[in-house]
Amino acid sequence: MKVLYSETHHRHAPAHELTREGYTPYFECPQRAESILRSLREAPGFQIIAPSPHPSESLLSIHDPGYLHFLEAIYPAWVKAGEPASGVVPVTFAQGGRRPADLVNQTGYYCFDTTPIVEGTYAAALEAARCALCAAELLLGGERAVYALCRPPGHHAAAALCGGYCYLNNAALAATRLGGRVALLDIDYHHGNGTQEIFYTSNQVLFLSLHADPNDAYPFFWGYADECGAGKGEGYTRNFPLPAGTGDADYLAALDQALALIRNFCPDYLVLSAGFDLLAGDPLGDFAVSLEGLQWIGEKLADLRLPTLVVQEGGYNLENLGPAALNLLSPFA
Ligand code: SP5
Ligand code: ZN
Repeated sequence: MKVLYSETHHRHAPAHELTREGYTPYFECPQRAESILRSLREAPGFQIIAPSPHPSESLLSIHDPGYLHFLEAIYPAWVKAGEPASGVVPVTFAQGGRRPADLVNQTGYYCFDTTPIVEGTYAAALEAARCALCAAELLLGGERAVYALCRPPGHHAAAALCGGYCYLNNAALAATRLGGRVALLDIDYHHGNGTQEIFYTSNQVLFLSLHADPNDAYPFFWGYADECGAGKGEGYTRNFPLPAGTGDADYLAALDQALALIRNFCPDYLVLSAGFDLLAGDPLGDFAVSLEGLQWIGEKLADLRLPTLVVQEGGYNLENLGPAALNLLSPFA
């Protein structure tokens, strides 16, 4: 299987994040991608390839031009204004209000939480997006399954919002590049609010997400079961909020419901937003899905017999990320 990966993600390594506990070490760290890569290199059958450049218009297929300019230009402007060089962190949020003229003051306009932007963030996010776009092109060229080892992840990023460690929505960019009818299934522990927003009124992309109940878990404000799409997209968004402690049997039962909807939609492609924070023992999750359960998930998805693009999202237990990638991907080999 071809794997898209770029070393550029190392340029995005914030020292800390602001959580309820104050400043804590940054969970979404470079070692995540490194440990997955190491496992793939040690296993047979994976071909690691670097992405090629893409025109910036590719990003405009889903992202807002003012937002892209902000992501690209904010860090130097922030430092020049005398703000901390450790990174851009918003503290005041627009909540639907208006955009100020000054770039530094736009920070809380384009972010929904305190996800930081450091010097190399945009370069890394752009390269992650290229991994997803190149993977989509390989699929268009006839590959059966391709894995985009993206870092930073993307599913919380909307057209004009970053948050949840995400800046550019890699999976949504890939789905848009594929065109046709795309089923985009998100199995990250957290609801893929950015992806949902991007495709909320589309009937070309069926967005389905299995995730922790937002009543109890981040991102709190999206991912409820009655969010089903709008306009011509009505019925093309489906959410499966699951309780704390969800294990293999209950997870696979919910997945079966999602799979029935995917089959009914008759898609041309499957895009999988693969977050490994659904596994037992994840520091940011509270599900009890096992590594073996993840392999069953992979088997059920491979059984759809669709050209499939797997995009890396979250997953923070450095011990199990490598085995998780192998178990999820092996049924596609
Ligand atoms: C892509 C992805 O998985 N993003 C998740 C963002 C979650 N951000 C909330 C972090 C809260 C950290 N709380 C630490 C609790 C440790 N017990
Ligand atoms: Zn997550």
